[in-house]
Amino acid sequence: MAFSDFFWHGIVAKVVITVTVLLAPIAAETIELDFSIGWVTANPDGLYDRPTIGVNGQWPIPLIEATVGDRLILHVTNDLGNASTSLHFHGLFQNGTNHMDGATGIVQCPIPPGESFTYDFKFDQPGTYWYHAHNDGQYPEGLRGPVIIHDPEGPYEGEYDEELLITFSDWYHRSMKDLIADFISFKNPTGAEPVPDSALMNDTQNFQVKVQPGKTYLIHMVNMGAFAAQYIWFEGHTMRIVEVDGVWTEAADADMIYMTPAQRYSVLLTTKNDTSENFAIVGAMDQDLFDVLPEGLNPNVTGWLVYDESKPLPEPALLDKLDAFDDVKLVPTDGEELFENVDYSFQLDVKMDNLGDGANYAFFNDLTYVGPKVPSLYTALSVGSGNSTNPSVYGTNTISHVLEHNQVIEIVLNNADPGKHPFHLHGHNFQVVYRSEEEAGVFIDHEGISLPKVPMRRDTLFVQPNGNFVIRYRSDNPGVWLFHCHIEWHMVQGLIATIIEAPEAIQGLEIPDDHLRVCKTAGIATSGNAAGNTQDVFDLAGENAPVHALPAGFTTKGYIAMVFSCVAGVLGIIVISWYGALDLKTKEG
Ligand SMILES: *[C@@H]1O[C@H](CO)[C@@H](O)[C@H](O)[C@H]1NC(C)=O
Ligand SMILES: *[C@@H]1O[C@H](CO)[C@@H](O)[C@H](O)[C@H]1NC(C)=O
Ligand SMILES: *[C@@H]1O[C@H](CO)[C@@H](O)[C@H](O)[C@H]1NC(C)=O
Ligand SMILES: *[C@@H]1O[C@H](CO)[C@@H](O)[C@H](O)[C@H]1NC(C)=O
Ligand SMILES: [Cu+2]
Repeated sequence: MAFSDFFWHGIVAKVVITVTVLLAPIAAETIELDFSIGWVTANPDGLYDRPTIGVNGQWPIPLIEATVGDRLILHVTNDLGNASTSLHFHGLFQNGTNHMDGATGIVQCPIPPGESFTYDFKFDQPGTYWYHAHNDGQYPEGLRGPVIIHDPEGPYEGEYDEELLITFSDWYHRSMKDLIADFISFKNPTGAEPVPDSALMNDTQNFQVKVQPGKTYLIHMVNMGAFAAQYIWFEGHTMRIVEVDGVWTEAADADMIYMTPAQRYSVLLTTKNDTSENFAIVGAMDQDLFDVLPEGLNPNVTGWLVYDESKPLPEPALLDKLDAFDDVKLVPTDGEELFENVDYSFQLDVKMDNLGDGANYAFFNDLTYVGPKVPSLYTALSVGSGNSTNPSVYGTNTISHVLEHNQVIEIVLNNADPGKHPFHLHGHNFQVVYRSEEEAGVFIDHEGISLPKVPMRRDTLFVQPNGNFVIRYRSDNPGVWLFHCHIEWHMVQGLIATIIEAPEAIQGLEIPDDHLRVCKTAGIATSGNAAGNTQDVFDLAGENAPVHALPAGFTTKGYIAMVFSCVAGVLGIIVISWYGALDLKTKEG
């Protein structure tokens, strides 16, 4: 169903509801969908045909629309033939349905080719969301789509005439498998991320949004990209931000927004009273993130607000300075006040560094994430309630933090990396207590900082280069949730932590048979500690481990300098093959 059809259907439904509201509560619907996930060919930037992951033979994959309270039953069949998969619904709390959160190695096993798996949960929150594969760096192959959950009781109901959706994304021509092989490599010791080949607007370019004069539109926007944040603006029009990551906010005027991968905004946009001109819509990828600027790259994607199809589509003006709205200033309409009394605070220090294979990895507190042998949720459910609260059962390299139930949790994140990183917490949105400027270093304390009375809440927040942020939330959603950078390259580098929230309160959670069957097909154990030990849950012998650290005596800088100076020459080939052999030995040993 087209979005506009759904919209009109919504209007009709609303009329019916108004009539029946006195008689019965609004009946929630069950949306039942069948998704065959398989390869198709797509060429959204008009430059290159590539194998792309589609749904039911189509790409872009479907928009999923619902109303708060609806239930989704989604039957997924993996018809990829050569890759496993999973689906995560980004931003949904999955309260009571932790096992439907879609992250492989955390709450489910990867769905192998030929297998099927059912996601079944309720849409309890309004707003703009998205769904994507949460497995093996896969979503940038195309397996990501928008989700809109309508809110009949939303604070802006009646203030707009129509709803529109515009998605944004970066796009790569090569497969993730090939890109990852080149990225996590001794040939790329600085960890330079692959630069996208294009930016997309609604999964195309030169996208035309037909609008009528004198109307107000509620425009939902999602960045479904892998890497690049985008600056977004509508020439000649002001946006009124009213939603951020599923949280309604007091209306805030913005000429330009900055949207990282996984972030969402809804804005009210009022059109001109006349149709004399059309206006450019611009998405400009943040090039600060790119270590190299490939020749011929167009970092921008253009679309238009089309008032009159017979009028020209103007080229956007080039701006020297991109100055976006600061999201930390937003205020949720529900007025939830700052959690003042923190029960438990922990710190995550981010850095990038090399390991003994010469490749570049990402670290939280000097550990790089390596997935467990048993998905962490299954560990929580099988080691016994008493042992489930002991972080060690989740393994040495899962960067697990155990939280007590119904406490105020604070995470202090310090970024010792010159890049911006958009961090996402599963299962919650969080209050943004503080975000520093660039180069502020580590967070010291709150003294001298005036904290917001009603802080902005969202589920994905970027940290500035070498800066820090502080977030708080209440641990009222028992389950196993991830906290990770949403740049897919950094996920692959291990920038992931596991948050085990009140595991004693999810004991007895029933894992459906198809979830367990998928693990069996994949050859993955469903009980025991991170090493799969069911007898002694404190014995982690045989657990998955990262590659070894750099050999003693090699500083990272020296190593990088050597690789760089060697790559050019014949000598380089000899040294690198020696390193290759060393790498194999250290891995085996
Ligand atoms: C953008 O694409 C989605 C499908 O993903 C579609 O539902 C929507 O209507 C498109 N937006 C506009 C403004 O046409
Ligand atoms: C457009 O027309 C409406 C109704 O006449 C008026 O309230 C509004 O101020 C006008 N907007 C602009 C931008 O002129
Ligand atoms: C992309 O847009 C920005 C902002 O307007 C501009 O500075 C830059 O020159 C544009 N790049 C290209 C290749 O058009
Ligand atoms: C914790 O695990 C140990 C070792 O596997 C086991 O002996 C003990 O009974 C478990 N304790 C609880 C409270 O389940
Ligand atoms: Cu990152």
